[in-house]
Amino acid sequence: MSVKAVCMLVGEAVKGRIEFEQGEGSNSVSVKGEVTGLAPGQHGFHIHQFGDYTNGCVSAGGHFNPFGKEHGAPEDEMRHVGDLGNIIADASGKVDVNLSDKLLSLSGPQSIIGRAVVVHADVDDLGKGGHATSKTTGNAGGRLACGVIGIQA
Ligand SMILES: [Cu+2]
Ligand SMILES: [Zn+2]
Repeated sequence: MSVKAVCMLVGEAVKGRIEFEQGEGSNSVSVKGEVTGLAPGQHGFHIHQFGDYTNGCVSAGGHFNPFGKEHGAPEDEMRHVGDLGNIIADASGKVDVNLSDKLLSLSGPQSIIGRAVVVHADVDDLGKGGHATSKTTGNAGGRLACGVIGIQA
């Protein structure tokens, strides 16, 4: 049995639906879906620590980082588990998300279920921008939309 999860992204202008799937015994998770309402270009895309929306997307906390690492790119050794890099919106502001990640998990103590997906206003510099926040958030700016990752029927 594979494990499936889904996240509905909700923001003022930005909306989306992201689906996660992990095959039985697989150590990678597929991340597929659609985001709309973005400015064209790159936007930081992360799993944040808390599935909490009590004060809007800010309540989601920082990047999911169970191993106490610095922020990085998805392909880096030094990265947060939640670091999925950037999604790239086309001229109409739409993104077709289709990626796979080897650190995400949908079961066990490092599961992302119950945590949040956040889409940012700005590009994630992947820890390399030299800003004060590059090593924690990628300097990706405001939170345009977020949603809680839940178990999918
Ligand atoms: Cu983020
Ligand atoms: Zn990060």
